[in-house]
Amino acid sequence: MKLHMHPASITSRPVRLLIAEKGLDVDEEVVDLFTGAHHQEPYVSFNPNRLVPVLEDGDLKLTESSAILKYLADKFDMAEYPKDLKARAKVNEIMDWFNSNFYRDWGYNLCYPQLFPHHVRPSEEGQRIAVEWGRDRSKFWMQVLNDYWLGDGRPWLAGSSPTIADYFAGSIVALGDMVRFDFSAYPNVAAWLANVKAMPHWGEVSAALDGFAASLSDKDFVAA
Ligand SMILES: N[C@@H](CCC(=O)N[C@@H](CS)C(=O)NCC(=O)O)C(=O)O
Repeated sequence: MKLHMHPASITSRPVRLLIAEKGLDVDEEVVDLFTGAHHQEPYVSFNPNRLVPVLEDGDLKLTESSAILKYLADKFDMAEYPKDLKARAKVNEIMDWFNSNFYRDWGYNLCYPQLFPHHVRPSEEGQRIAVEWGRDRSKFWMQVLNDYWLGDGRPWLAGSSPTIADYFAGSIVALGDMVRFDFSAYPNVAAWLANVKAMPHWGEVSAALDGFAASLSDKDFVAA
């Protein structure tokens, strides 16, 4: 198996973390997002989305970090993706919630336009509106995460043990570190995120992202 990824990619991180935590035998191939390798052949033909990650397993080529996590968890029979129909439905629900509702406003409106030049909107006003929209909507979703999904003080999103939803969501929520988001107003989120970050391999798979965050220490950000 081979994972096409970039070490500073938010959506590569949960897959790399699961592989590392479980000690899976998966080769890694870096797609250099900083030199634009994903916009050049042979990658463009390989993944016309021009995004990472992509998992290759024999004749299977799989995009979408959420789908890759589910595939690996099933292939290696992991408790992190429960077999029980209702327990699995809750994990799927949480992952879909993050991938759509939360990530749209948090990633593509609040954080990415402040971090990556190709996400900056074409006018100052457009940029301001996008970031303010992202800020306001992210506050809403963060409160729902704090009060509803994690409202009973549970350590993990689906209950008492970690699931692939925690891997997936942990990486997305930790994107807030890049814009120095203050999690203190959301104590249940902060406590849960600390649990995710306490996974033994978190630091190692986050090294490139932490380095990128450190390089931005002089930059001002709008955070929620
Ligand atoms: N929905 C996709 C999103 C993948 C994605 O956005 N990947 C980013 C890295 S975090 C990427 O490849 N970006 C390249 C670019 O924006 O040019 C997934 O979850 O795998």
